[in-house]
Amino acid sequence: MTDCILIGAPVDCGKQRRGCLMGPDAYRTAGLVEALQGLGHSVMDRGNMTPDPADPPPVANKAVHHLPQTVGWTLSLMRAAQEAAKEGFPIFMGGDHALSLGSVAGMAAHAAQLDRPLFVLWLDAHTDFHTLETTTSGNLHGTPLAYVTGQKGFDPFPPLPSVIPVERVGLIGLRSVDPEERAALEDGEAMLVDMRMIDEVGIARPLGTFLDKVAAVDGLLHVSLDVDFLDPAVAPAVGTTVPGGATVREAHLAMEMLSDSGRVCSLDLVELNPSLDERGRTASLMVDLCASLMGRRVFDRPTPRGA
Ligand code: 6HN
Ligand code: MN
Ligand code: MN
Ligand code: MN
Repeated sequence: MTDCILIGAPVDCGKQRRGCLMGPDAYRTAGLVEALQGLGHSVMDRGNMTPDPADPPPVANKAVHHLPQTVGWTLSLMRAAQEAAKEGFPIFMGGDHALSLGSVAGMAAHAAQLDRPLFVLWLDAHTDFHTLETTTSGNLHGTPLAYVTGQKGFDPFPPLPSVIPVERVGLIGLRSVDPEERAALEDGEAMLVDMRMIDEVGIARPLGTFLDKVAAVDGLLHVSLDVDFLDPAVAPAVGTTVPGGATVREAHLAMEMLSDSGRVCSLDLVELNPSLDERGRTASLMVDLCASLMGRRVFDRPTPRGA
């Protein structure tokens, strides 16, 4: 049994289109609390957070927008993550992906205190590896992975208590990568799994390799699940749809493997925009995926060898 701590993070400043602020309540409406309790976990819903006040100096890149709010959210979420991680398993109910600037930075600080290496699994169509200097959209939801891995160009943001080396990051589901992100990641050590690789070898093989790497050093794993990891045909409620995403079963298999690994310490549910949903189906799917990650099974046994 796990002590799940739900943190509502109605972050809506990471892009232009409004609506992700309704995400936390959409997860509650879709039955996230009941699903987790039904699996035998205790659930504490901490309600919705607010950003700290912040007044950073402006940056040279004029495309960047909503910088003060985003810095403010980063400050409050970093603190919330560290507090919640001491008591249980934080689930950050977004909110757009800008929330991960704070949730991941806070979890990295927590892991450093325990003297354990933190790994990050980014399930997303995008790499979210822009800096304040390279982003052309100015949408800061496209930046968290660059921030938490200590890339240059985040001066207005709080200094990282603990930098996550890029070789401890895995990205799965990729199909929309900007040139600057590609240049920054291509020669690095992050595990890059695009949709072609999933088509060719399946999702289990690269994910299994990554989980072995986490286990080899007794690591902890933060999972960041962007709605657009999924194919828009099954998960329409996101502003940044890219065709050709993960299927329902690929996503569940990933969650089941993550659950079996016993390594996951925290989870972001991000980019759900309920105003784009169809009768709540995307919110329900995200709740079901969360349930798989937290132990829901069809049969409670591993796949028999040779099956
Ligand atoms: N997300 N690379 C694009 C941009 O605007 O920088 C898309 C970012 C998407 C962000 O997936 O959370
Ligand atoms: Mn994202
Ligand atoms: Mn995305
Ligand atoms: Mn871009």
